[in-house]
Amino acid sequence: MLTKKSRCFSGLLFLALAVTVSCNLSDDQSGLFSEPERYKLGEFTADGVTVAAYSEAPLDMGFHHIYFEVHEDGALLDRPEITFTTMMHMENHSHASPHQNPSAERDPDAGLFRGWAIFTMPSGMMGSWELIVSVRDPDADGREVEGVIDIEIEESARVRTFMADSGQRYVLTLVQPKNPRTGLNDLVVTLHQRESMMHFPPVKTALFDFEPWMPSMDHGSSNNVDPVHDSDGFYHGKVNFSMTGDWELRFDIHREDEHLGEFVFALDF
Ligand SMILES: [Cu+2]
Repeated sequence: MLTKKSRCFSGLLFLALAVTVSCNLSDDQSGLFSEPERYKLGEFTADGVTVAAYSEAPLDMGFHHIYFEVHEDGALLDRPEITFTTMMHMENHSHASPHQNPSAERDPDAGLFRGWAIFTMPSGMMGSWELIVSVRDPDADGREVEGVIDIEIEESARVRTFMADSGQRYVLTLVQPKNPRTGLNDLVVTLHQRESMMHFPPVKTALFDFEPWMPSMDHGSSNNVDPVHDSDGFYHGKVNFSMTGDWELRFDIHREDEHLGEFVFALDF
């Protein structure tokens, strides 16, 4: 805000017309840029409608909130209907990943329309990712525009894509803790089934046995809580880190009568 205002002020000394334009822009978008953790992924304009996407950090493999804002001819749209899909284009095929469309109401904290996505692979040699976004304005005869925002996904160790003995494929994601600390931490994992390259329904009936382990000192900890299903494939529990260091989060997962497998996420802090 301050830098934008001072830029406008110095601009005033030189060119009044440019000042008017840039000050209007900064006023319009001040809600976005006063949030320091907002990271702009990109935007597109189609048919006079500009759609911008934001995240809370540069994207890497795993869970991310995705925020959207929509302008039409420079004015904010009050109630755009936003849908999107993740898409990775690889050499021989394309595939999506688990994601959820933004709700119809603005997120009260961010002032933007918030959905989420789980990225299952890194960008690079294997392929490239994009968000395909469409927006329908119910206040403008239901007019719909669609566009693409290219995104970069960094490598991370927070996602496992695996095949169970049944041949069914799954996506397991460690959502929390994102910033682990000594003591009791929220533990959140998600489980999705890869029904097809484009469809990843949540798994709501899995049972998680959970144990943290410190390999270097060969001990676990007490007061942990196995994650249980909350909603939409999100499982909530607690992990107790009795000290800092190298920890493994060990999960043993069943679904109905099937053993899906054992999975380990390493955390070092
Ligand atoms: Cu891929």
